[in-house]
Amino acid sequence: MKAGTAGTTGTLAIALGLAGLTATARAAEAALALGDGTRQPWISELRVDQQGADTDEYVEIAGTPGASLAGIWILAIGDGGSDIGGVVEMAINLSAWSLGTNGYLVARESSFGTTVLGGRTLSVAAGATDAVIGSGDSMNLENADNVTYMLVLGFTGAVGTDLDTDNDGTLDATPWATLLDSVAFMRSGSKEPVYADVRVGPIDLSGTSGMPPHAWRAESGWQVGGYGSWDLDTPGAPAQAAPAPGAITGAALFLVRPGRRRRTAPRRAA
Ligand SMILES: [Ca+2]
Ligand SMILES: [Ca+2]
Ligand SMILES: [Ca+2]
Ligand SMILES: [Ca+2]
Repeated sequence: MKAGTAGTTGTLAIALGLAGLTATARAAEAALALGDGTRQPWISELRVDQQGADTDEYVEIAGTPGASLAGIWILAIGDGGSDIGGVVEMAINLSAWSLGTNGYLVARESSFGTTVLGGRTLSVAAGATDAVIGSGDSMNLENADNVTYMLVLGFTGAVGTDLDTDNDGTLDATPWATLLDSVAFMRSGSKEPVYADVRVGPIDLSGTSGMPPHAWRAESGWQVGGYGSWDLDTPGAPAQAAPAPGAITGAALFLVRPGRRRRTAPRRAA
């Protein structure tokens, strides 16, 4: 939620157009499997902001249907107090959960599904694991400045731990066994360092100050959805195809040109 902004009711989808992987990167990705032989899971969709109170935030994880998430954590790394970066803001242990029969899990707050936008509320798709994390607004996916989201195996740190003591954008401690996936959400003018090669935003939407409110990983790369609309949210289900320009009333489709800091990164089907 952003105070003093009118918000937008239009739905925007922005193709970030990630470049393809190198042969070496593809081989490395294919080789990285969990102990039970299943393919490593990945972050497939995030809702970090919305029009009004942020009651409906969620993180969607995708992977092999039914795969155990034992030892796997979702982390949010950002600022803390006067420290501008590298602080573990959120750490969710998914060990008790498995991916659903359709290969998805949605980690969400108990308040998820309560906000009506465009005449509908969000719900977790049938076949997906519905993981209620905490109560109320406790997931608190920050949208006030840059945040890096990570999916890791074997996390031994804690909320509040500073992993980048000199704030130079390079982690000085990595208290996990394996980094499975990462993506950074970028806000306009934010000076907080991020720790992922895949970066979504900043993107110029009314009411968000550049922070992507919603994004998902598509075949063509990460795409960004609207601030005041659930039209492109698919919690617990595969992403919709990106709409053609003008396909949704009041919508626009933008191609975000590669920024100089953007690098190639793993890409997977959502
Ligand atoms: Ca938020
Ligand atoms: Ca720090
Ligand atoms: Ca550092
Ligand atoms: Ca989805």
